Amino acid sequence: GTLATGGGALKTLEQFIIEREADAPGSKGQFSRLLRDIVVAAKIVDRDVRKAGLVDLFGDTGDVNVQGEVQKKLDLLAHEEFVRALRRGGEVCLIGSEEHAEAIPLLFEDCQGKYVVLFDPLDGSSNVDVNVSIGTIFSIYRIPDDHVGRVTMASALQSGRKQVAAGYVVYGSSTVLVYTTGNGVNGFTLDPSIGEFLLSHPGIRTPERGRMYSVNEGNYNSWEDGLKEYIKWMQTEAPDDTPPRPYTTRYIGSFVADFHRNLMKGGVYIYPANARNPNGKLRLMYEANPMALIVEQAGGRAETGHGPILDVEPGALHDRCPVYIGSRDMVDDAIGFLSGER
Ligand code: AHM
Ligand code: MG
Repeated sequence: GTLATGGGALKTLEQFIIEREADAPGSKGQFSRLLRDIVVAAKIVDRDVRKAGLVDLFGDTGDVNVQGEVQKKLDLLAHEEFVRALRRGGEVCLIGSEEHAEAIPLLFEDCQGKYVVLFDPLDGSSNVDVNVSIGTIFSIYRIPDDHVGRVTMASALQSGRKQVAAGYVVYGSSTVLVYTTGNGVNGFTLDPSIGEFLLSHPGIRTPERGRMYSVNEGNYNSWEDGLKEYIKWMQTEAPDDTPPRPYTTRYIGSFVADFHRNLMKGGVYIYPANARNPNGKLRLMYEANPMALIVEQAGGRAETGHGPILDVEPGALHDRCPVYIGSRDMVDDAIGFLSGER
């Protein structure tokens, strides 16, 4: 493991955020406070996730108390914890969440905050009740100067390039928070015994090529030909290739967990357009964009099939987009097949 032991220096996420603030004079601390609010919310959601399996055993434990509705409840609980933390902090005037119905953003009146936060509070939540990894994804924008004091949803509708920060938390065999402020990517592992995230993955770089591809192959028949050919190519034996084909499939069905594994080990994650869903399934603003910023900052690539995800101009909070994301050379391969160049 990379956690320093035996008297080595352990850097907490709190310390890291404060140090980075000193590197960026003029930020007045509002942004650092916002990050710290998100960290607190992540710890609370982690606690809720970790006890989710006990709810059925102990019945009425408070917030999550209706048998059979645990999974839905945990989505909502995570949403509420994040909203509470962000509202308390006062740095955020507008929140967009996957769990907030019908595209209604949460707009705070008389808000002096400079930031917008868009998030998916509990991604992959169909995996909750079978004890498989889930996650939280967040994206932070600065409110344009001429919108301050009269913030509307339009204040949030900026391309992913304009994100000032993005991150995710994966509630896996351990809880890891990974984020970027556009200056590299760093990962922190929660030490539950002290309740602190510790810097465990400094300066993450994703391999240029990995061994794994992640896609729901059950949808094969609805794919465009280029994607079918790409997947077939990866499955075709070629012992002299580097790495040797066939590649390996890994698909958890939690975007955060699939993305995190591929980021660390190298790989490509695909959620393509298909006949029924011309823009795929994943949401641009709080799933694709934050992961795209992270992967580019780690040396990888993120495409829709028609250009970089980060260049897509959003039309609405809950827009979707096709996603080809991960190791640079693997996304290059995919785009090559899609465009018919290969
Ligand atoms: P959710 O936000 O409702 O959980 O849906 C998004 C999830 C992703 O985490 C995951 O990668 C994808 O949906 C899986 O979809 P599918 O079951 O179609 O493969
Ligand atoms: Mg989701």
